[in-house]
Amino acid sequence: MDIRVVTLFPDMVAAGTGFGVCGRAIQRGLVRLGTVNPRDYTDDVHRTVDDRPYGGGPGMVLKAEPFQAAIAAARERVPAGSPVVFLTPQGRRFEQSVAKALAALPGLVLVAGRYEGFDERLIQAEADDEISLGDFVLSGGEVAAAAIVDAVVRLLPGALGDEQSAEQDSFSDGLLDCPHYTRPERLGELQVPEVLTAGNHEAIRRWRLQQALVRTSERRPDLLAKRELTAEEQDLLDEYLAAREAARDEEH
Ligand code: 9D3
Repeated sequence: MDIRVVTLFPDMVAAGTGFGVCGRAIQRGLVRLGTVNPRDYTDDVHRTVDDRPYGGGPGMVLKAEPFQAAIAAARERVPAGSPVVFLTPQGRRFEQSVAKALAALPGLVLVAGRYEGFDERLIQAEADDEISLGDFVLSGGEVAAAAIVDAVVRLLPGALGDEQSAEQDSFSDGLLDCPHYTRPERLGELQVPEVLTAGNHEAIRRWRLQQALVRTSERRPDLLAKRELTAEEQDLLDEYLAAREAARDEEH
């Protein structure tokens, strides 16, 4: 896969993608990641990339021409037909299904902004898609670009170890993760749940699935609403909720 990020701060993108699973995938050539800096596509001595907003108001707006030229250069470095995706607070929410769709493409151009944002005509003229990480304020699109590259690259075949990718495809899809523990078995007063040290692998599998279901139902009911439960999953969730009701009645 070929990814180019159009950005005024290429070092931020490189720093956010250069380590761990993502950094290794780049090193091993599973993905070619590059940046194009709009400042290199200016034609004035000050290398101006922003200007004051028409209509007045605070802040600066990114000029269309340097970004348009940088996007054109980025398009030449990815396969024809690769989408140009702008990162803006107004975009559709990024989620795992979007990462999967992007990971299936041969190429991708991401465009990160700064200041108050892009001249709207640049988005009109160049954007195939517009993505946001969520309803919070970043200082620019670079951290969002790095997050998206990371989420996409780890989905590419060979980016993860075999065990990890196989594990990922199993039960946890669409649910929050179960709790994890490692040594020591007792941390102050806190014990590792007994089921995990008793060696019954079927019991462990059911406990983990139940924990994932309970956490999801308590913390992210929106995720459960989007997902069908198997008969086993429904039983495990019901069993826990019934046990909790019983414990409550005991208290009162
Ligand atoms: C504080 C300024 N805001 C109100 C006037 C508008 C604003 C402009 C530019 C807010 C943030 C930004 C920079 N953000 C991004 O470029 C960005 C972003 C984000 O802030 N949150 C979540 N996802 C993204 S993707 C790109």
